Amino acid sequence: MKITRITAWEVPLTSHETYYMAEGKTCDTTLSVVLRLDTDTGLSGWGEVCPIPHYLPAYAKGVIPALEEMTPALIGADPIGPEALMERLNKHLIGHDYAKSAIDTALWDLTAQAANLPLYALLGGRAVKDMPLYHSITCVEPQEMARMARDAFDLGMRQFQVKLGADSNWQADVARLTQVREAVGDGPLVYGDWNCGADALTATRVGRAVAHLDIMLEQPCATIEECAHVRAATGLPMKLDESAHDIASVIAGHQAGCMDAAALKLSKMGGLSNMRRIRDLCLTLGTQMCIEDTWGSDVTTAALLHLAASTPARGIMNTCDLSHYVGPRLDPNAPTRKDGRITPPEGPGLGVTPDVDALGQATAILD
Ligand code: 0XW
Ligand code: MG
Repeated sequence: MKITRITAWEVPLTSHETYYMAEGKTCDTTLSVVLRLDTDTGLSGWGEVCPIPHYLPAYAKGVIPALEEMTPALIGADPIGPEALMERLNKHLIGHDYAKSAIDTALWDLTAQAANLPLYALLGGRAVKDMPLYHSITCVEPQEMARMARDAFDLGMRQFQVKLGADSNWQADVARLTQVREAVGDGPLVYGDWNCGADALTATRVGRAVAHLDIMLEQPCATIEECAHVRAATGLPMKLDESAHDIASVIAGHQAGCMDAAALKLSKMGGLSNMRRIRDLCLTLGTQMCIEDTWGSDVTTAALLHLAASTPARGIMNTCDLSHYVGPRLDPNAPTRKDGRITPPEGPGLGVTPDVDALGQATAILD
């Protein structure tokens, strides 16, 4: 099989509820890049990447120039067995993992379609029937966040990510965690995410004020060292996100003793090929995983659901239905949440096919 053409669309995704995080990071309307790799067999593979502005070393308008740069290494190449081609691509263009993640997803889609198997079968086999989801709550007034948590709880959600720090008011963050904890009662998992936006002292003050509650903290500060300091000073479990992005940083987080859980994101790790290796490392280390991406619609969501479905239950803390938070839906038949859980799409490959009318006009056709 040979790749013959890359078509890319820049698709604005609008959040149903404007999503506020610390340091002014906001998802209102965010540009997603959806791509299709066509081949000489008539099979096509899909990929998607949707960077959040100011969130990671990634920006949406950087995707298509990176694709242009990678085109000579892709056209004419055999997509079957994505890791071999990704290895060559990594020599052709160093870095730019976020742009590569969309290519990597499309290569896995093609490989699984050619095998006539759902993608999870190639990523380790179906390990679980369905996966638990978490519900992410935008950083607004504490009472409003508690209401959103309760609404999601009533629909079956049992894990809650509470965004913190958007108003730089540490006492409001204490109220956010306390009120959400109370709204969902004992049992559900509740964790507060600063997205790197706190200094260690502020995060420690917030953590100590809620230390009598069952709460986990997520990525309070920008570095592993600071997060480890907050974990030690508060005694609260810690999830790493932004600073756990490759094998070396996952090992560093583990060694620093501040990685009870980690967020595995497709675009920060460069796609399923790398994320699968990191998933297996986390299984060995005993780190609980959140299998997700930064943002995106049905193609991204399908890719991460396949990896989650092939991960043994002992390693999955949760996964994320990113397509639930934004419109438009790219594939109206893609999976949706039911009672706080979700299953991967069935059918060969990713099992989703975007409706080209929803994508609009292609931004780039590369061959
Ligand atoms: C990346 N986010 C902002 C979106 C996902 O829902 C999770 C969240 C995070 O930073 O953990
Ligand atoms: Mg996070």
